Amino acid sequence: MKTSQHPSVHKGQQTPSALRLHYHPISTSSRPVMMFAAELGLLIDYRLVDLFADEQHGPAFTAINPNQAVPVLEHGDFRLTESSAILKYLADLVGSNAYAVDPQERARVNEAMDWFNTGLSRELAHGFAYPQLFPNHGRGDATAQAAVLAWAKPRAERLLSILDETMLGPVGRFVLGDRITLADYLGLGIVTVGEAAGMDYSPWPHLGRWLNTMKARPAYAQTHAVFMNMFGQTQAVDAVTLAEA
Ligand SMILES: N[C@@H](CCC(=O)N[C@@H](CS)C(=O)NCC(=O)O)C(=O)O
Repeated sequence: MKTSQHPSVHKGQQTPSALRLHYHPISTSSRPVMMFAAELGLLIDYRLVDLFADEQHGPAFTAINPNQAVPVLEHGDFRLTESSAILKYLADLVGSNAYAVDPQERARVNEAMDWFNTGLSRELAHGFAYPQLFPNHGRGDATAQAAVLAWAKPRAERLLSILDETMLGPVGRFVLGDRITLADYLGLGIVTVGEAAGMDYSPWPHLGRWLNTMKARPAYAQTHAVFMNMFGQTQAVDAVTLAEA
């Protein structure tokens, strides 16, 4: 991917066109970036990529991201994919304390973000939620679909127990204690899509508390209106409903 020098950006000082985000409002990977950017007060030129119309596979968007996936951030001629990398880039641009500069504190944020993105996401989002919610992730016949869910669900539950007991616990408000970090935004995207697919979080009280805390932040409603409208807070939506949306 091309790299270039970028002008420094200070909160509220960049022009609307300086930062552009290719996104979809339902997307597990786009929503954390949208929410974090909203909380930072960043002015972003949002470009919808219609995943339900397969726009991500068209030549125009493929030229922007050969991975054919959102989100993609553009900052001048600097282009960046991967939600985790985008969150870190935005945080560094504005000097947000959601991404600590101390090497060990930062390493903890990275550790939690990798845990969400490579661990919980695999089992809860890709294994449990997407095959149920998105027709193009369905596994065809009912036996294959049931096998995928039977594999992923207990693994997701084991990781959710770790999130509840070890990472969140009874004291901290956020994943890494009292201060919100990038891990909370990234994790929220994954946990909420699990909820949309019908994962019952009632066995995990600390997880429920954290989820409520995150959802109570004004930027959640601001950036999740389409997601909430489609899925409600807890309601599962079947593939047919979504395909017709
Ligand atoms: N690891 C990537 C995942 C990106 C990704 O898979 N995005 C999904 C939406 S959440 C997408 O655009 N999918 C397009 C498709 O499935 O065709 C990230 O974190 O940004």
